[in-house]
Amino acid sequence: MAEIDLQLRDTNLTSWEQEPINLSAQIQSHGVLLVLEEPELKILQVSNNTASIFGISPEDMLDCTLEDLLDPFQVDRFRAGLTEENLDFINPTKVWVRKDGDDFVVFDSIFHRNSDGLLILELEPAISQENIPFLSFYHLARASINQLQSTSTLSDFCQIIVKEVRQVTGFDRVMLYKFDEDGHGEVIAEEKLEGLEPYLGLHYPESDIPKVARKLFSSNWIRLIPDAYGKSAELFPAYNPISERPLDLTHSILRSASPCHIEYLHNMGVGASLTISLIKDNKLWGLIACHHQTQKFVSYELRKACEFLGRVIFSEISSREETEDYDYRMKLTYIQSILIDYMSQDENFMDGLVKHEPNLLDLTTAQGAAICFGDNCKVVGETPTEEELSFLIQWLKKNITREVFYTDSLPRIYSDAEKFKDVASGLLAIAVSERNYVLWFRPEVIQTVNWGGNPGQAFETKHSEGRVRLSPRKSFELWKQTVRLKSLPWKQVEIKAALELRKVLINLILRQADELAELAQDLERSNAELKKFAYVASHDLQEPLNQVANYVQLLEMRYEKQLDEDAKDFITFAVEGVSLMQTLIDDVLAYSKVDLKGIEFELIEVETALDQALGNLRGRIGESGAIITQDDLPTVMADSTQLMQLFQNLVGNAIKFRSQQPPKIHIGAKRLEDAWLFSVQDNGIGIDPQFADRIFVIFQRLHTRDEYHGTGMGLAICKKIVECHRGRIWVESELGQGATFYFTIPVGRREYERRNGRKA
Ligand code: BLA
Repeated sequence: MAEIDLQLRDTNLTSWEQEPINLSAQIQSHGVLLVLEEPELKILQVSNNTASIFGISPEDMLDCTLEDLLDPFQVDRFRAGLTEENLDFINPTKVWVRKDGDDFVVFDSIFHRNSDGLLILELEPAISQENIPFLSFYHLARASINQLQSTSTLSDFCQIIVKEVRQVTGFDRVMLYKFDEDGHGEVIAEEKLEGLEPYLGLHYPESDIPKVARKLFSSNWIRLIPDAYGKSAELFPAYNPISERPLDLTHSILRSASPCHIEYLHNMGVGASLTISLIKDNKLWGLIACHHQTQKFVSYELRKACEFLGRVIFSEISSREETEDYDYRMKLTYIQSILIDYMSQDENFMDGLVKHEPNLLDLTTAQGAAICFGDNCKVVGETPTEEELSFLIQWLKKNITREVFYTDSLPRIYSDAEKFKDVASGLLAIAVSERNYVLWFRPEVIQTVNWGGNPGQAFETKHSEGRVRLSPRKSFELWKQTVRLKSLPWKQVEIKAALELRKVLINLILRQADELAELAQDLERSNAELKKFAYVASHDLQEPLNQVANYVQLLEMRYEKQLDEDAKDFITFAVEGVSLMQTLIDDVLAYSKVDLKGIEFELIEVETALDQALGNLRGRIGESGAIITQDDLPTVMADSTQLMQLFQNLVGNAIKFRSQQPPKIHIGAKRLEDAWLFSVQDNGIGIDPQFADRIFVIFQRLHTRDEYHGTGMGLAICKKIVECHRGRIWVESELGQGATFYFTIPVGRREYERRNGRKA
């Protein structure tokens, strides 16, 4: 078994694919084509085989009218029919053309108007003079449909179609050919003459039926090539005298097949072919392909009957396919409703998608799934590693513009995926917003595909007379291919389920954004109130306070002699109260001043901020005999005044809450992935871990004012400063064991990219 790359998109083929085969200006010579000018029905163009078919040279036919060729009563019938919009009512009509003397030839006549509005009449020799009675055809269709209803699977269904078509037409081989998503196709049902080699289960490359041919099939549902070895007839004159260009033969029944396809038929040993399109939702779903080893003509009526049979039966197939999907779709809808419940119950909706049964995996029958919202990723089942996921998402961001993306062979379009093919050869992804994705994964499933001939050599290119000519392969012998790096494909229902989830997530995010906006508004309001209060406090409250202090002190000075010791103590308490009140006011003011709007981010040396803080604390450091050591300190993006304040408060606390020994304080700095981690470690009295969170709350004190001075604002201010820098602050400590305060300052995005290299 061999492995090949099925990239057939060679430039030659692509340019060839655009060649307009509908303008070939050749027809199959078993019939005659006439282009008529209305209303006189004058002959403007004719195929050049008229002499052999009814004994008149093409030259002689030009400028004649139809009346010169047919009996007037036949022409009158046509004239009446041609006034109708829909020409199907007169198609086909039997006509008698005089050949020699009293010798008549009978034809089926078929009219249509082409894209230039030119009336085209095609005459095919009639095999019988009778029309097929409609009722017998009706019985045929009904019998097949009755049979269909008792079958259960799609392949049984298709088998009946090919059997019926073969019975009605008598072709040596009748196949049902179904297109895959990628354009190649497979024979999924076959009825054939015994002794012929089976094609059932064989795959054929996309290039066997080029896009132009497929496009023609969507407008012309049935094509007959009764003699693959027959000669073609040219149109005379080649250019239409009215439109002055080659005739558009898109809807012609006689148009010659392209030479490449004729060669294909020869190579396959086919003498005649009939092809019927099967269209679903305006897309070519598949074909009924009939082969005969020798010439074979099928009347227009019987062809139409087959087309009808194909349509009726195929509509049954489509609805059957849909019912098969239906149960699965119902199941997925049920899972989706459970997921929505989980999402609303769990505190974090992402947990709701991964933590329970059923979960994200069940929504698309995947083996792994990941929800990546910003930097936060939750996974379930078998997935690539966190790092691989983050690179994959970068790639998706760059390459995927649609809301949903799916592939059953990720490694072929994203080569890094080869490393994790065992978990993610298949990927289904929805983009909830620019930064948010949900991904599902399927592992590699190694398959063997049987091809009708080596698909890597589906055609040969020949250069002759400066032109490139394509010719199909000569051998259609079974060619086995091992397909790797592929998962089971994603079904449309699964993709739809993913898209439904996307809608739900978008609504959820919008709602959260609303709530956040409301919270932000509340916060802003309370910040503004706090600021107003702080302003009032600092100005309006200071004044009466000063007044109290001044008058009490005045009292002490003036009446010193009259006052006893108690009265003096009372005055001292009053003055102390006033000064505590003033400190409180100053602290509240300082707290209110720390806010994001007031921050001036700049690249600063942490060392400088620390030095200033230690300078401010000089007195207390000297008094306490504190020994302060430090690591090398980096530069960060921060507000220098606030950083200084932060160190001052933390070092100040370390001195204040010292134990019996002289304080030893160490300032540390450590680089994390995307932030700097700073620490201030002391050997003081420590903090009971149960209070570790409470100490950062405004006005919370663990000690009485008698034990330690202060307002209880210092750490609340620290927390606010750190949070305004998008960092975190916390303490690790044991009572009596000293304490270490940690805080982080994120590194700037540019700094981050510089150190880590830009991720592609
Ligand atoms: C057309 N190729 C076709 C058709 C079929 C196939 C069914 C339509 C037939 C018709 O119009 O009557 C292919 N036939 C198959 C396959 C099976 C079968 C796959 O029975 C499987 C059992 N074909 C090539 C190459 C070229 C090519 C290399 O293999 C050139 C690039 C061209 N095929 C080609 C063209 C047509 C065609 C141009 C349209 C013919 C026409 O309408 O003029």
